[in-house]
Amino acid sequence: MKKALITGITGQDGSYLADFLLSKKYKVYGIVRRSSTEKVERIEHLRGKVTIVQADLLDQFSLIDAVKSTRPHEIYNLAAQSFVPTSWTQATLTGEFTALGVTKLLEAIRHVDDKIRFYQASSSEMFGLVQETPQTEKTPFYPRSPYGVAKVYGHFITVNYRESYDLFAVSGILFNHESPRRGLEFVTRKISDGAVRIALGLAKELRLGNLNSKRDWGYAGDYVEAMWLMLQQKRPQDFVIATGETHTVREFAEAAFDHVGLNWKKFVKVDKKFYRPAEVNVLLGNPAKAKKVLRWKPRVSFNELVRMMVDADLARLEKKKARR
Ligand code: NAP
Ligand code: G4F
Repeated sequence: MKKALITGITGQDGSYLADFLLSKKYKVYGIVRRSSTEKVERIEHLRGKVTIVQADLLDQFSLIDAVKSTRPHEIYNLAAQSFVPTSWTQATLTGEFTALGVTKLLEAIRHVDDKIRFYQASSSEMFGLVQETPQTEKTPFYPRSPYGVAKVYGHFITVNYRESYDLFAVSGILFNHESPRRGLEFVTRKISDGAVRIALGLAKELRLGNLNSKRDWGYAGDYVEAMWLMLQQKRPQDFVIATGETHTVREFAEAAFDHVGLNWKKFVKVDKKFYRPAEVNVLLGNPAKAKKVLRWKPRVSFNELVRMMVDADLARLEKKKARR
């Protein structure tokens, strides 16, 4: 039986990846950091199916112990401080988790078993002030946030350990991917949740930042399959994972409000508080290499994604309203 260790299993992607690997008959271990309260909402349905190991990306020995005690064939490093605005207010912590955490995990692999295959969750935020459009594996990076800078470090340390120590270590450069399990502070989920609250009479308006910003949004359930495919190849190499379509925040809001029968213009207010010190204005990925080598392609379209997220928030908030 194949064994996989996932850091960040309590996050959006970790939960979908665990679902996916269990469907492939893996034994799944998930690293969870110690907290005084339980934050396992996204993996509640996996209780008894995955094994939780306590460790922290900030702590080298806890990672070595986690790898030693589980002896996985594959490690997926999904843990990070992943919210871009927080990377300005907690810049050094973001660097510790999102950048140096990667080195700690790679060192744990070298220490325990250098045959373990390693996936690093890199990000389209690394392209930042884009140097060409669409972005490919060869596009130079120009990060625009402490988060983006930390991810560039994570990317290159992965490439460097592959080249220095011959590790099977790959970097997946994933463009934004969303789902009903997305954190509420990210713009897509903020919009789906906000539109539903307004439709149900639970809120009166939705305050957003830059509506002109463009993102290449896909569905997280599709993207975790690409992570797994990268670790099944003969040779370790890096891939861009994207839909090849880009939409503005405004378009996302329009589609979400439309789905609950409302005109977004009446309820969305622009609030400068949500503007960023430096913005990534447009991201658009070219997934041609993934299509060719991994035979991967996204299944869920932009409109299907918006509807899926709105429908899930509607079901959740209607239940909550009924309980009041
Ligand atoms: P997420 O929902 O924010 O999940 C982040 C996970 O990291 C959580 O499980 C969190 O645990 C864990 N974590 C944070 N700090 C940790 C630490 N010090 N030690 C151990 N665990 C820690 O993020 P996501 O959307 O699933 O994204 C997964 C990964 O892909 C991240 O690395 C993100 O930067 C990257 N990425 C995401 C996207 C996207 O669009 N979603 C695109 C490109 C790259 P707690 O539950 O304890 O907070
Ligand atoms: O949803 P966002 O916060 O995602 P962002 O910054 O693109 O980062 C996400 O995707 C990255 C991949 O490219 C990941 F690496 C990262 O971990 C994370 O998952 O913001 C998207 C856009 C931004 O341009 C932002 O300025 O939406 C704009 N926006 C407009 N109003 C807003 C809001 N973003 C948020 N969070 N909240 C707003 O009210």
